[in-house]
Amino acid sequence: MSSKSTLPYATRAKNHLHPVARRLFDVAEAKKSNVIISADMGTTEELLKLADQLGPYIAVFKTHIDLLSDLSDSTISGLKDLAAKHNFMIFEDRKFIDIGHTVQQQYHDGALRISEFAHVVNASVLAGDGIIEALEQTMAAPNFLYKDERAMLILSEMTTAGSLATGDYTRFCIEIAKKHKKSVIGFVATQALTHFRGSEGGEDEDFVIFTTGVNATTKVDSLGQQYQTPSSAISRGSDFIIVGRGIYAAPNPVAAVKHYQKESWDAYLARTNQN
Ligand code: S5P
Repeated sequence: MSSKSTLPYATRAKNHLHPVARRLFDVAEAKKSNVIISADMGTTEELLKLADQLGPYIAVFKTHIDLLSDLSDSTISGLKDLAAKHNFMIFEDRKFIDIGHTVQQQYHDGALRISEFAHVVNASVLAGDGIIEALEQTMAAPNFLYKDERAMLILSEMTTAGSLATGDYTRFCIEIAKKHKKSVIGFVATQALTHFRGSEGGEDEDFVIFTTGVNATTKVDSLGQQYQTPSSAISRGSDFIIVGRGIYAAPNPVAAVKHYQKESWDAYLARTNQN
């Protein structure tokens, strides 16, 4: 995997082969934000309120749609309206992990209606690359309404203590991503994965890195979560930082999101020699 992480988002937007990645970089550049809020809310009202409050400062709104006790039409339409109003993209953190036939049903037409609202989803390849082929097939089907507007990330590392998603497993994720560039635009990972031998790719290869486990003030939680700071994540090759409790549980979430936006944008400018 060639490292494009020293290039400005604008350049990567221009050159990327995938329309969803191009849009991600365009949104980041337009809003000067590489922040993703992890909106782990329990009700539609809380979710939409957070999206409206933080929308101006984020590039992507990450959902766990199955946390909502009251998912309905108004959740989906409300989210889509706010995404348009504030120009952010939506990432459903469903972590698909099953046989291909099952994940196709979970992704499209299921109770959670993920394909309708999520520009980006993620999948784990514990069961091999059949899952990626299955989701890719659905995204490319002739009657799929959102063709060229949907993509996925492979969950190639995890932030929890004792994670087994390391070493050969992560390397395997890279191999699979390389074979599925029509649908896979990158990884959920704690860092750029360029240190893996054999990961160097061609000129056109530019995987996007989304990084969770980011918190400016806390190192761990009580359940195994481990954090790095926004500037550490970006300097290690993350393209978009994902922050949950660091923002939504702060006394003033708007002040908090602005703080994360500035720290991670400054780190991006430094990494790309634009400061
Ligand atoms: O390895 C991971 C992958 C993910 S997607 N570690 C994570 O924490 N996540 C998700 O990021 C997790 O499901 C949660 O929604 C968010 C982290 O939330 P925070 O409150 O700890 O920032």
